[in-house]
This record gives sequence, structure tokens and C-alpha cells, in this order.
Amino acid sequence: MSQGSASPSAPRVRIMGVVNVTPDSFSDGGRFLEPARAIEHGLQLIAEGADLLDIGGESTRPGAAPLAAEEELRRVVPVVAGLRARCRAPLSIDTQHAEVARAALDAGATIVNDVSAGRHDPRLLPLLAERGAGFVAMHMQGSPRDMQREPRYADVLAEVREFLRERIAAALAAGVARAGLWIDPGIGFGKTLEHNLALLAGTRELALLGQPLLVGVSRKSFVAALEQRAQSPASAPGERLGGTLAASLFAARAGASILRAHDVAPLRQALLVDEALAAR
Ligand code: HH2
Repeated sequence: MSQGSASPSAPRVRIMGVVNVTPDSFSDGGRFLEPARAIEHGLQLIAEGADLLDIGGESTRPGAAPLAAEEELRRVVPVVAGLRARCRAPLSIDTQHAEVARAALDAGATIVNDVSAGRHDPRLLPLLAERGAGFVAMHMQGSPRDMQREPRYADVLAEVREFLRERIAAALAAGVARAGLWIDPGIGFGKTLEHNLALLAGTRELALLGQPLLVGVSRKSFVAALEQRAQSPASAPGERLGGTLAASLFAARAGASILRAHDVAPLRQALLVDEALAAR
């Protein structure tokens, strides 16, 4: 979980490639449900420059119903094991369930990415401590099923900052190592367009919390919401690369350490150019 670049010419910012082993993810559901296809996809993302992979078996898109842990396990474990056998990149498991996390850690994952930041399953933080696993603690208001109904904050940046501060303390108190603890504002998770923009604009402030900041803007609906606000048609998730890159570079320049991305090659190219120019 080091923050340094793998080689002097690689981008400073790390890229976490997304491998969704689901029938219903918002942007690529059903494409990689077969384990062999998901494994090939993960290897392709590494070839494109991903520094680590995030493997998920449950969609957390707005409105998604919770999935039984057994089904989630069935989807992700063969993919984690297959990738572990074929690459050296760190593997993260995107889950809210301790039993899924445990099986994925057994199969070779070393990081758990939890959109509930350890609140959904009280067994998760002790498990991470016991295994010495890395942890991504993300902010979400509500649950995926209801989070976009009417998200409300008095001051979204202050509230998310306080939440992340509290989850850092909870993780450390449970015995999770500070060196493996990342935080994430949870773009699109219980947030309106204005909330998402305020959080992205506050990236520098969130980075001051002292733990590496992970940001996931890839293909998210705030891009389409901005198009609609500009009286143009809303793009489909697979058509949001321009907006994704703009938000990614903004977050990277403001101190994000890791970007979670579906489209790794164009993001890496954009980061290389942006970092080279910023260094002049
Ligand atoms: N976004 C998604 C899922 N997991 N985890 C973190 N830490 N940060 C994020 O921004 C984040 C996340 C949503 O993207 P995706 O996995 O492509 O969609 P779905 O949840 O529909 O599978």
C-alpha cells in the first residue's frame, strides 16, 4: 500500500482498476460475470497500467437490492483466486460483508474496500486487524437501495470530513494498521450533483485528514447531470470518459492518491500528460 510510484516515469497517482463480477453494475453489468472473462479483464487492466484491482460481486448502484453473501462469494472467489495465480498486483475486494472479505483474503486479496466503511458488518474491522489487511473506508449516506432518494446535508464537506475522521479512529481502534488505511468521499453515494461537486472541490481538505485519499468518479452520473444542466442530452455511463478524465485530473491535482477507474489506459495517459505539465 505504498504511495510512491512503481517507477520514476509512472504516474504519481495510483490507478485502481474496476473488475465487476455482476449482472447489474451500472456501467458494465453482465460483461464479466463469467470468471474467465473477469480474470481476462483484470489482466487487461493491469496491462493498461492499473496498479491494483478492485473486484466486486455486488452492485452498489442507486436502487440496488442487497445480495446474499453466498451468491457474492460464489461470484468473486474464483476471480480473486484466478487473478492471484496470474498477476502480482495487489487485489482489493469490494464488499460490505465480513464473510466475503474473509474468503477473498483467503483467496489472495490483501485489501478490503467497503462502501459502508465498516458500519454494515461489525465483524469486518476485527477481521481486517487480525489479517493485517488494507482497508478503504468510503462515505455513503443511507444504503444503495435508498441513498439517492433525498440526500441531505447542512454542510456536505464538513459532514463527510467528520465521518471519515470518525471511521479512521474506529478502524485504528479496532487494530487496522494506519499504513494500510485509505479514505474515500464516496462520489455518487447519497449525494446530489451539488454535493458531488462540493466534495470534489474539497479534495485538498479531505486529503489533509492524513490518510491516502481514494476517489471514484469513473462514469458516474454527475457527468450526465452536468450535461443536462447545460441543456444537452445525458450520456450513457460508457460515454462519460471525457467527464471522468476531467474530474480525475482535478482530484489528482488536489491531492488524491488513488483513482478508481473502469477505463485505465486513457486515465493513465491523461495522468502522464497532466503530471508532466504540472512539474514544469
Ligand atoms: N464506486 C462504486 C463501487 N465501489 N468503492 C469506492 N471505494 N469508491 C467508489 O467511488 C466506488 C466503490 C460504483 O462503481 P461500480 O463498481 O462500477 O458500480 P456498481 O456498484 O454498480 O457495481
